[in-house]
Amino acid sequence: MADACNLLDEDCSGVVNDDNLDVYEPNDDEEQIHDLGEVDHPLFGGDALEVSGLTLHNADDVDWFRFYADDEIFDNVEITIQILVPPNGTYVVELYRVDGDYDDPSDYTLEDSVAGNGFMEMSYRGALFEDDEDDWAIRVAATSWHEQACTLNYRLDIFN
Ligand SMILES: [Ca+2]
Ligand SMILES: [Ca+2]
Ligand SMILES: [Ca+2]
Ligand SMILES: [Ca+2]
Repeated sequence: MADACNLLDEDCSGVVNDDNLDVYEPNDDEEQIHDLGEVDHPLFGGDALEVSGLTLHNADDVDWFRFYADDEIFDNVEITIQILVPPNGTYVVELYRVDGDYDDPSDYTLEDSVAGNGFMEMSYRGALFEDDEDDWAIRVAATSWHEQACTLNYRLDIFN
């Protein structure tokens, strides 16, 4: 039996809706964090990041991403993250600065967050005379999950 997008694990695999895992799964496990690499302005040899084909395939799916913003005195971080999620359900997206170790939750500082659906945007402007605002993490979860969320992908566009 196929595991349809709903609240049930119809094929009894132990994972609800695992036919709809996104390209960065498995990351229901909050320990897993997908590394997106570097995001930086083209003038400084970098590029924006476009991440698509993502899903929250069940109510417990939590997606974590990390990226490197290459903060310099002559190139301060100025991060904008555009999020396009399905038009139903309620999503929460959080931007964390990580100062130290990605494996240590006490090194994470919440800098911005949004909640809702459809198009949302977060931003963070770094301190001019600090050059260690390099490491970042994004958490995406649903506080009110909608059954269409398996098939309606979400995307992130990250600029610095
Ligand atoms: Ca199901
Ligand atoms: Ca299943
Ligand atoms: Ca996911
Ligand atoms: Ca800075």
